[in-house]
Amino acid sequence: MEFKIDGTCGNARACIIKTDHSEIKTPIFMPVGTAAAVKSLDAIDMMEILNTNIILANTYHLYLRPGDEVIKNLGGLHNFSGYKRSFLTDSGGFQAFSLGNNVKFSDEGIEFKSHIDGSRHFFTPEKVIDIEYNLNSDIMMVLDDLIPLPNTKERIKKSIQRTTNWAYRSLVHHINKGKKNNLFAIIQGGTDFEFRRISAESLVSLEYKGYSFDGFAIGGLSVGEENQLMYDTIEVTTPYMPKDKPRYLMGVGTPEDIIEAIDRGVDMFDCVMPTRNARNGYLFTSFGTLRIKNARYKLDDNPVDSSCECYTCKNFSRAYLNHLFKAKELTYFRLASIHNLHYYLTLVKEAREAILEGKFKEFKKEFYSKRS
Ligand code: PRF
Ligand code: ZN
Repeated sequence: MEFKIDGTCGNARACIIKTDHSEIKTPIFMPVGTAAAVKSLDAIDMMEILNTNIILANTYHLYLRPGDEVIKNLGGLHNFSGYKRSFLTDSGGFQAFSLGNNVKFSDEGIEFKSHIDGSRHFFTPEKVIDIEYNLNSDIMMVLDDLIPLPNTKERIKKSIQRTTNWAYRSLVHHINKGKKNNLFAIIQGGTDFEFRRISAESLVSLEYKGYSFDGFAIGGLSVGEENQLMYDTIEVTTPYMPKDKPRYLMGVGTPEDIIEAIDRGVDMFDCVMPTRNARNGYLFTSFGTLRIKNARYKLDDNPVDSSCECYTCKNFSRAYLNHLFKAKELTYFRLASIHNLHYYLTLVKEAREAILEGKFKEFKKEFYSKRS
């Protein structure tokens, strides 16, 4: 992976990441394609209509179904899904966390019950790397110990110790397997600033045979804490992350969260929000959120957002989307997902342009003023 900083504005950064499959300009938003598909869309939609250069897929889901060996035999994620640009795979740490009672954490790894058939499985840091090698993702995330907030000091301490230990095991296994693709470590530590520093410093200092991680993520946020506390936690963490490597905030967030995190030095984001909200009838616009089922759109011939240049806004009206949503037509999911993803992708693209022009603060101010 190649990494280059094109420009900065305050703490905000505009960088370029080059993987074997694409060139990614940051700040970047990565659409979520859990099971090797962004819900309701296909690879051609992603490449030709939305022009995304990276999407996220999930190790946990693909391991259970169709199985990572199946994907390996079919040429890895790129060949299997037809999406020829970059994939980042999350490790299963978050999915284990969301499974609640069906999971047992230990220092060795995570034991969980499949949400599909109830079968038992055991993920170790090494096993997750093996699965990610089979998937052939461009950026692999290490297995981490994610905990809900608020939590006790003891449990947060255990989480960062375990996460560092697992990250080291992942790095060793990755190097010994031949160092294919790229591996990112995940900083934990809840909203405790001291634990965040310790977690970041210990992960950044890890080395095996002269190799370190290719990038670092901030995990464990947006799990029940207040917004401002999340922003403050990001702000105290990014200074401990290397300047010359990508910084990724996992599973965040609203358009506001993304702007605030960019302002604090984060480069990469993913979140189900644009696609999930689209399916539930909530469409993002430059002037705030629009609820498409509202009766006021029944006869509205305007596009969702007249300043939006997406495929949906260029071709279809609010009235048509209002009808499709109410009739539960499958076409609705595609058109709404395209619009919301375009909104997120344009937001980060405009943030990048503002950073390169040295006008990020102005951009942020305008972003808020349009919405109020
Ligand atoms: N760890 C992993 N994936 C994640 C998270 C994490 O902490 C989060 C937290 N917002 C989202 N996805 N592995
Ligand atoms: Zn649009």
